[in-house]
Amino acid sequence: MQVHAERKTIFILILGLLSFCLLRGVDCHRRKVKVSHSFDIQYSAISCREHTAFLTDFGGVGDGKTSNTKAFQSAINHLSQFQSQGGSQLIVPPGRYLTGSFNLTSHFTLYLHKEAVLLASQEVSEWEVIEPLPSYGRGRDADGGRYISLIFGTNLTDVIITGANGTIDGQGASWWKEFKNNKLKYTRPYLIEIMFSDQIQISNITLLNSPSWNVHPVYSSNILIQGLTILAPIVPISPNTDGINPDSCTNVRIEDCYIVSGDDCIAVKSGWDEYGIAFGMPTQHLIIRRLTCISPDSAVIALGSEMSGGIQDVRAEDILAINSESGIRIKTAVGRGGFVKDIFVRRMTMKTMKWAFWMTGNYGSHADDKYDKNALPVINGINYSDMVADNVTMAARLEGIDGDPFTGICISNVTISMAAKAKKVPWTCTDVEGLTSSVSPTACNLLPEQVTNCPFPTDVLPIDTIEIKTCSCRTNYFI
Ligand SMILES: *[C@@H]1O[C@H](CO)[C@@H](O)[C@H](O)[C@H]1NC(C)=O
Ligand SMILES: *[C@@H]1O[C@H](CO)[C@@H](O)[C@H](O)[C@H]1NC(C)=O
Ligand SMILES: *[C@@H]1O[C@H](CO)[C@@H](O)[C@H](O)[C@H]1NC(C)=O
Ligand SMILES: *[C@@H]1O[C@H](CO)[C@@H](O)[C@H](O)[C@H]1NC(C)=O
Ligand SMILES: *[C@@H]1O[C@H](CO)[C@@H](O)[C@H](O)[C@H]1NC(C)=O
Ligand SMILES: *[C@@H]1O[C@H](CO)[C@@H](O)[C@H](O)[C@H]1NC(C)=O
Ligand SMILES: CC(=O)N[C@H]1CO[C@H](CO)[C@@H](O)[C@@H]1O
Repeated sequence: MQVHAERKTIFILILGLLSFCLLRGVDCHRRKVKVSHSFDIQYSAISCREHTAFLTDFGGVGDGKTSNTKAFQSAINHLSQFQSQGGSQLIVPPGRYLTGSFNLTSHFTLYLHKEAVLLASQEVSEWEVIEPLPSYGRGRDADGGRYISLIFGTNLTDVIITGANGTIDGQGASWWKEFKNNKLKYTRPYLIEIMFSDQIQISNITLLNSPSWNVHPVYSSNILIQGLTILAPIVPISPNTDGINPDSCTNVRIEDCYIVSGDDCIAVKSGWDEYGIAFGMPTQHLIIRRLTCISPDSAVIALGSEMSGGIQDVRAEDILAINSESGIRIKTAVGRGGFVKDIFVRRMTMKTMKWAFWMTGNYGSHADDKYDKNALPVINGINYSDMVADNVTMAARLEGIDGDPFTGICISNVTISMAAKAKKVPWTCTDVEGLTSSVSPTACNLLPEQVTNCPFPTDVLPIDTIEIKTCSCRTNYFI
């Protein structure tokens, strides 16, 4: 009887265990049943797409822990087949998606739902090392190669990154630390870099904590950047977290962006010393409008310092600068070569600045010591007008190059209110030529008063006439 009872107990136990497993199995199975979700998507874009897929169709998991690198790569590989069939869009649904770098394709849109967050991987192995930029000759942080950017594209046509203000978080803290401790083997990655491409749109997303620069279009044309929120820590400063850096690009329109940066909010570039001179590709026909910038350590708009391919025809207007080191800054050096010409800035409001205007002809910072000491930059035709600045430590510090003055400087209708602790001499000027009109406090002798309105171009650039479509669809996806 004893034995029988024991057997019975064991039998019941086993039965219990079995049914428990079965029930759990049913339960697990039920959880695995994919549930359909849907939402409406509507956005403005240079092109709409025929084919739609979700990251979750390719194994994407938005739990903040699972790597989605493979999911992104295989999704975009798959979608690249539709390039000549109306293009495709990859939708990132709500969730937090950890990922390493992935490459974009042509006739393609990456769309981030408003609650979608991409989290850049912290694994160094997820960051391939690629060649330095030909116009730079080396990496900015270290000699040799550079880590590929989180979102990368090259030789593309018609590529869009947009969303209902979804987020890309670079999780840059470990990179900043390595940079500060001089531990980097290669140059830090950017968040978005698109090279050798035409027809680019980057709009309505938020970029956080980039390891270095945020948005870097390079050797590209016809670029529309709209509605970006870019935030990088400023206490303490996150190093080199420039907002948007158009570099050797033609026809660029940047508008309605809000940028808090540990470096320049926008830095216009075109290559470095002998490498940039040899590559010879300028940045030109650039519009910047309705920018709000906080840049305590650097410039609202910087031209340079890498400008060896030249910078021409920049039109910036309706800019709000808060607590920034300088408003507009030209940075160059002997050995850069190149030019900065036909620069127009108007209607800039500045609140709490060290320098409203700053030009630096001896920026130094060379790629190597092989630069040509006879390669002098040409700085000519710099027009600033209709500005008000408050709480400014120094109105302007304008330093051209001995024997290579910065010429054609025109500053009109600018009222600068000095800070309580302002420098005694509000303007200092060396090796510059030009004039001022209705500027207070009165400028330096090298920029004499002459009644004029500094010009701002009235012609319309082609990038301002591109057609923007409304793309919309109702989508279903399963997780
Ligand atoms: C970005 O969002 C704003 C405000 O919601 C909207 O007006 C604009 O059309 C959007 N731009 C793009 C390019 O999607
Ligand atoms: C992305 O493109 C770059 C440059 O062509 C290449 O080196 C890299 O391997 C590509 N990455 C992936 C994940 O395909
Ligand atoms: C991309 O375009 C550049 C410039 O035209 C060219 O030098 C390079 O070989 C191209 N790269 C690829 C991967 O096609
Ligand atoms: C986008 O998100 C950022 C960060 O949350 C926020 O500061 C910004 O106001 C948002 N922009 C829009 C247009 O909703
Ligand atoms: C001077 O600039 C201010 C501020 O931008 C503007 O409101 C005003 O109309 C300008 N004056 C002239 C004469 O253009
Ligand atoms: C003026 O600038 C100083 C820093 O230079 C700052 O501490 C102070 O709060 C500012 N004052 C105003 C009224 O913004
Ligand atoms: C003083 C002056 O007019 N400065 C420049 C304003 O912009 C025009 C057009 O580029 C230049 O030719 C001027 O030198």
